[in-house]
Amino acid sequence: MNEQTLGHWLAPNPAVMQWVEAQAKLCAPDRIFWCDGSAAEKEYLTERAVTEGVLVRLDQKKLPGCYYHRSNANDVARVEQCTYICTETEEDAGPTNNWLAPKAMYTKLRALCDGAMRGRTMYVVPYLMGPLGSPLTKVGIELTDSIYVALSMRIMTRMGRVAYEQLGDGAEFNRGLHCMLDINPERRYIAHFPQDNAIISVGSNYGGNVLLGKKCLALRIGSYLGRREGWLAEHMLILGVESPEGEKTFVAAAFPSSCGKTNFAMIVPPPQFKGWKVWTVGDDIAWMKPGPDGRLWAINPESGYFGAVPGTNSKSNPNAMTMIQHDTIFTNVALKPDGTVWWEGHDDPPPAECLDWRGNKWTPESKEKAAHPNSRFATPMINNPMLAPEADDPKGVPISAIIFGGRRADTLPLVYQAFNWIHGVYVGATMGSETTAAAVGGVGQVRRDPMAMLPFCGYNMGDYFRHWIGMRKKIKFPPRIYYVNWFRKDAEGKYLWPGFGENMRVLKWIVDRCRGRADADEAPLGWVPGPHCFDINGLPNFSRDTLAKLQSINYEDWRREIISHDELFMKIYSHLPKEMIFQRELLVSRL
Ligand code: SAT
Ligand code: MN
Repeated sequence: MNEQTLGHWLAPNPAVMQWVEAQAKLCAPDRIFWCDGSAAEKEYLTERAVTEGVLVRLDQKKLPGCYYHRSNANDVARVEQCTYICTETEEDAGPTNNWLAPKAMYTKLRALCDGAMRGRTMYVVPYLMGPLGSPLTKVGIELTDSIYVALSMRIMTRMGRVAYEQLGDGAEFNRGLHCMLDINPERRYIAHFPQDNAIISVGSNYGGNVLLGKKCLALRIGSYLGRREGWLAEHMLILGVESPEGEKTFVAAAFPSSCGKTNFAMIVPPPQFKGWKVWTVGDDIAWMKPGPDGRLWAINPESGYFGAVPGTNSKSNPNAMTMIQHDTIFTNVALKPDGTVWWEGHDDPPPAECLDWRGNKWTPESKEKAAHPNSRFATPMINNPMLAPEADDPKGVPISAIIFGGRRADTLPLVYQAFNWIHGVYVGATMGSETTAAAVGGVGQVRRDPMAMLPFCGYNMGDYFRHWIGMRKKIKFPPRIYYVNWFRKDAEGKYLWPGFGENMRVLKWIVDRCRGRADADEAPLGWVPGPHCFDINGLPNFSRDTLAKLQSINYEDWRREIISHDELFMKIYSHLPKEMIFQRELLVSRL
């Protein structure tokens, strides 16, 4: 394989060569491996990862092409406290981001990277975020000393020669450097330099911290570039709803991490929706830009899914269960003695014995979980039986609806529609959700997570709202905006809404609204389904009464909710667009 020397296939791009050389000089790896994205390379790297003990080969008869990885126990999720946006001024990063001056951060991290790859291999991973040839697509190169990252990047992105093809002899590419160091939380930094289109990540080897195309480039740097260039980089799935007549409607939806984006993106309509199909364009990130026809067009910049595993089963996500049967890397699930994997919420009952995500013996009597709550699968999107044919289309798909949603046990109804774009921006901006295992920290507390972008916005959140408001002028036919909450509970703590496939009922109302086919009533929060155009037929133990409970507004809860909105607004007050204050006043007066 093409170690040490530059692969003969690479037409030397001076900007790439120069930058890689400089980083190699700093990190001092023993070897440089230039990834080309070929099948032979995948085989070689996989073999090597197995030899190095980074991957465990799973039973190749039952799970062909599947491998297992355990991360360091101190390194299992994104770390928001170690994530920095190093804009020129602290105000540009805003009060919702950690900030350090670029110069200070470069100095600190270069010291940590100095000689950090001695005795190791530096993988040069060129990749595309977006389909080849799309005007929205961005090129990145990640230098990493993690073979797990190199192999995961070839699932999650269009990795290899194709990236040099898009780059040509240009110099505009994201410069990403990743050093594992000793995986020490004390020396863990995920640092973004938006004005340099650069990222340095050290001290971690976990997904969102180190697969630099994903949260770092596609969202944090992406949102910064989107504001400058007039587009939106969002933490949104994209799906296409196809009616029995073959009419396709595309929808983008923002939910915080581990709130069911992947499940919703792959939803299978229940039996009474005969002839309806839902296609996946993306499950995590949407890049959206106004098209010449006045609509908002979206691409999924990724080419794979890095989905939360626990709770995935044939009821919650049958398509995911199919797609993870082959060519998948599982991280931090439980390993069974027969070379297959298991997790809490799997269709199969707990194994009599297995190894937990830490590698310790686990039995059903164990108190700890077998799989880490943030264990993940990495699967190429081509594995998805319902992958939208448009997922590879450079022009993307036209978005008719944008959905915001959070995990809320109370206060928020099942569904409502914003009155207009600006009201919709307000609905997204004031979104809250219970925290999940996707980030290190407490789980289950409600926090404001505007547009599900709190951990991912690469600049001042107030300016981000202003950018959203400003986009209205650039989109002649703006998508309708909705809010959904699958997670409302009754007084006994039981979920009121069945969720999963049944969410299709809500999706259908949303699509019908976009198409001008469904009635709505005006309510204080927005438009809500009229009594006859929200189908609850065939839902077991579900009545119009339950629906009324799901949609009910408790004024005391809403008083508290608005006070909690105000806390976020106060925090970003100096950059908060006045439109947000007007919307607040309108909401208060409607209530
Ligand atoms: O770990 S990731 O950031 O890739 C997943 C998520 O938190 O959404
Ligand atoms: Mn995500």
